[in-house]
Amino acid sequence: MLKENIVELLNAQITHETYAAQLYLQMAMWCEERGMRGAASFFRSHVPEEMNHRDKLVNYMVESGAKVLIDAVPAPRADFDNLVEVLRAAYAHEQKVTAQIHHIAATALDEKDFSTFNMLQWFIAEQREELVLFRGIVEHIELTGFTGENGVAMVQMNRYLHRLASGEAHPELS
Ligand code: OFO
Repeated sequence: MLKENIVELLNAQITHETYAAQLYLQMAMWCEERGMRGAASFFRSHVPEEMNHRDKLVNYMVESGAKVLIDAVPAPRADFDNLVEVLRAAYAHEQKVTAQIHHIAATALDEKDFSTFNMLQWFIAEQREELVLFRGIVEHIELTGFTGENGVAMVQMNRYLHRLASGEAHPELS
């Protein structure tokens, strides 16, 4: 049986992963409304990924005989000044989720819950990938001097994000 504090943390993480899906869907819609199709497709492609993260946690709890409690999901942020702000907010969000996962892993180790710790290795590796991806985008913004203004740079940023979403570009090499 999983310890109560682990169950609480896992249930909270289920909500956080659902929130991430909602946040990226909202970000996709913000981009869509402004004709930023590449950015919209990038964020849309992240929605099922986040739902997959949620489902992995649910599956683990079901297998462990733990009680899954589905909580309310807060409304995601919907107002942004420009695309740079959206992308920086997404990177900040991934940093937050990484800290959440690391906290659960540290707690599992403290509790000598090696099964949960082992399950979380997948999430630790996944968060590392997410940080590489989103940090790569922020570095791309800085390298290109993209300000979020409409124009040629906006078209190029949308192409870049579309290529990332379709796996044609690598965040560390573009
Ligand atoms: Fe984007 O990694 Fe889950 O939350």
